[in-house]
Amino acid sequence: MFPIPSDFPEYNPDDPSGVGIFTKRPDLQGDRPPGLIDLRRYMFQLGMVGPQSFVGAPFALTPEDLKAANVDVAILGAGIDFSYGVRGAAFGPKAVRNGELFFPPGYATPNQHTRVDPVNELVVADYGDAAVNNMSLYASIEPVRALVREVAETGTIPFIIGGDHSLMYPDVAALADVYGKGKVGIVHFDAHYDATDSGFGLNLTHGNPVRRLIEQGHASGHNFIQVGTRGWAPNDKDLGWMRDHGLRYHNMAQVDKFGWDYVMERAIEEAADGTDYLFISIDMDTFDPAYAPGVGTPEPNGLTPREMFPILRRLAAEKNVIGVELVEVAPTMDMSYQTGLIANRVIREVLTGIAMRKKGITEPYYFADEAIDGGQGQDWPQHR
Ligand SMILES: [Mn+2]
Repeated sequence: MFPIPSDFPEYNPDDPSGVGIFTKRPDLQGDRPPGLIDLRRYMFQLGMVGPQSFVGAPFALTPEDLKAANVDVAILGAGIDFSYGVRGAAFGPKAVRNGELFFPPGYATPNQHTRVDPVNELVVADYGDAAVNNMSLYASIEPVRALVREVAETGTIPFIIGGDHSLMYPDVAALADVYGKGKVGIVHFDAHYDATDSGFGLNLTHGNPVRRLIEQGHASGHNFIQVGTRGWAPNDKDLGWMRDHGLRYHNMAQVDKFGWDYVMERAIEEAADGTDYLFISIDMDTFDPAYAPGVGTPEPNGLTPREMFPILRRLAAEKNVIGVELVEVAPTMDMSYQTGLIANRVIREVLTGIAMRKKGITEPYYFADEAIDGGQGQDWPQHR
């Protein structure tokens, strides 16, 4: 994998001071029958009552749990934030778990655009967090990759909550391990192109997972679709590399020129062009900082929730999504809980799309009639 620079003392994975970080409890399954572990005491648990979990889901700790409960989506945290920008994304999973304020588990909460209730339609589990070594990104990559692979191998969709965007490397590599190298297409939402060659001499940071994945053949340039990029990069050299490798990018210049609907349709069309499996990578800095200030590298002139929610829901409903990541939530930058709230809603929109697909609702840009008919069945113009 990635070597530890030779000028530094070699990383010793067997060092007794660190070995417990990556060692699974020997009694993890024990005599316990496999299945979901629900930590709620009461039937109706408000958001301020703990313990917290992603979208209030019960926990699963082993692949046996996922298989026994036929889990559709396993949400897991990966707290890595070594890359440049403002740190704090390591605490993203904790903040996103705490973001479930309004919807007690088991309480019917249909998505109001589609009338599909994702949390109750799907079997969703909180799969806990990946082990990370907070001294080294390189030492943390393989454990994340192994945990994502462990989920995907059961047929459950892994939904990774970061952590910074260096996670795209182990997340996509793990899915390539399961579905084949170059077989998984990626729709990558981001303010930044994340395809520079190196960052301050390091070949893996949150600024270059795209480059490493394509160079190493885990993903193909042709099936790398970027949406929402803007600002002051890439430079000519890196843009040239992206064009040479066939990446398709829909930056904010394109949104300005052609409008969001055009970009959304193009991105969705391209997402299934030449691939049967889709991974959605969502950097929270895709959103304008007015909506999501709690990120490590905010960039003005971004997308709005009104633009992002439908494309996320549509990708998950209309395409075969086999993995998702939501990264770069940095709670220390999130002065008003806006980012945690939107992160929660991003998860819910994607889950809604996955639930729609499970129910057979895959028509383009679906809305429930009762959601758009104004309450009295008026003949409103179709929004499709
Ligand atoms: Mn990114």
